[in-house]
Amino acid sequence: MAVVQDSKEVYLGFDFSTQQLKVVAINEDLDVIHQNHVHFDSQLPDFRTEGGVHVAADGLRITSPVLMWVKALDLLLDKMQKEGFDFSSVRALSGSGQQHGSVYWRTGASRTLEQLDPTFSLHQQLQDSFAVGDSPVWMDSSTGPQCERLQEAAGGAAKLADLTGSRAYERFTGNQIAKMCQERLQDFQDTERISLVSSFAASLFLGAYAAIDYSDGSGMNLLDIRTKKWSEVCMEATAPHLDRLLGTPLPSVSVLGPVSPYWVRRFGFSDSCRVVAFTGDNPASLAGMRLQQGDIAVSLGTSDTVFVWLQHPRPALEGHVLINPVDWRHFMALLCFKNGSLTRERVRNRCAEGSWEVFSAALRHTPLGNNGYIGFYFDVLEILPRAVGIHIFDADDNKVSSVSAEVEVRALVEGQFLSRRLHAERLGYSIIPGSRVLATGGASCNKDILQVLSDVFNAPVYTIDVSNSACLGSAYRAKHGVLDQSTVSFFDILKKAPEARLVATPQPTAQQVYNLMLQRYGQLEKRVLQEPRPSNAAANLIG
Ligand code: XUL
Repeated sequence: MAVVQDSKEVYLGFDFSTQQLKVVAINEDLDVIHQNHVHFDSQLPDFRTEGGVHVAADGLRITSPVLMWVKALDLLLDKMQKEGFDFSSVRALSGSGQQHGSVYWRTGASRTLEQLDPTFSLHQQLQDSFAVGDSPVWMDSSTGPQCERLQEAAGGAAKLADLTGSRAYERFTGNQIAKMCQERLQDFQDTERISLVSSFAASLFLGAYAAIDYSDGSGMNLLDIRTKKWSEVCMEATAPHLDRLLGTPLPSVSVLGPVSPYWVRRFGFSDSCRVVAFTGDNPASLAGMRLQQGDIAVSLGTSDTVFVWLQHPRPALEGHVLINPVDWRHFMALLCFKNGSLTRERVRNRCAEGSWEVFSAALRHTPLGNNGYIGFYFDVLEILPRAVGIHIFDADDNKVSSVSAEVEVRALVEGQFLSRRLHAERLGYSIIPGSRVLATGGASCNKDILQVLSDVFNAPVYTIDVSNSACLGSAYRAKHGVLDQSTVSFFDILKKAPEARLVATPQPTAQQVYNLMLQRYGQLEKRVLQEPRPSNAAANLIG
């Protein structure tokens, strides 16, 4: 992208995601003035990754080479420089990383970081700085025994969830660290610091170990989300000396310090350019989407993801509560639903001649509440709730085996959105005056689907371009980080950000219809959960 850079104040937001490293630069008016990226598989083929990762033969252990991330940063900055990017105008930078991944810095690496020589690349100088070359990432699911042990130590899954915001998850960093300590003791003993992908990336800019921020730290099963301190019980159950290895966590808005002299000399950054704490990609996206109190963001993709701003969280056995990245006194919830677009497409093919127009017409021709029909469509084992199969009920709560095609289309869409609302409310979300639903992802271009979303939540639905939400959120956070936060809120700085687009408002009867239906949906969900699960989910597909 050509650089149009006449601005004195520029903010950079990086995103170390699973498949690529991206950057966005904004000016003081929040206009995007530069974007760039390095795609790991194609631009760094020596590391032989597929989708940015290596999958072990057991299919459970999934890692990424940490030096690939380092080399990607070298390459990205070189590209920006060649394209004429003026680093001297960058006032602050921040970033995000895929959540849960862990980096193990070898003893002595901090000295290397402090003394980086600007005549060499990072990659050349950090070759020997990692005790573990292959960092476990969020896709890894090999830590079942460690999860069990942690839950036992914490007094059960519910207690662990209440303490850390989530029950034990295999990808969560504490369980990954426990496994590393058990299986690679020598490498573990040769580790002087453990970073998340986000704090590892911040460390490269800082020339020193960067603190783990509260939000990404909440994805470790180690942080007490209320006291904002590492939980002693969890630390003890995980590995020895973790206090020292993890450092003290800080609010996500913290200024960690100036960029190290390496960046000043090699790329011409100003020595006053500040590094604001990096965070996880999901918290950074929440910032990029400019989610506010009362809002819920629903991403309608292959799987549907829901972000919620929470003031009074109620951590539960499913879903994750994290400390909020833009206001550490508040929280956010992250919910993942596996049966999203693929299920909508399957029902479209079966009931609407494979056409979104016919699908939309079915939604328009059927009444709010679908004459009492409620559907559960779990083509594959769902995460929330842990159920599978297709279950349709009539207005008297009797299970039925088939309904008309139009009823089925509405049953699917209403059922999906009732489920998103039910599970968000269970974690502490409630609709308040002024609440908005931000819709993103593939299905967010279908107005009739969004009308149902608006009706089920009884709130206006807005769409927003989120193609770069994690980078953009990081650039916004960089700008906020260097201001006086006692007088300027995150939202004060966003006044110039592009407006979200209003696409649907709730119909007058929506509140009455869906408040009642939500209660029924919750009760019927309990019934669905009691049904025996077929061994092969696919056997349960309709049609
Ligand atoms: C969140 C999660 C993923 C990663 C990948 O819990 O595992 O969304 O952050 O980007």
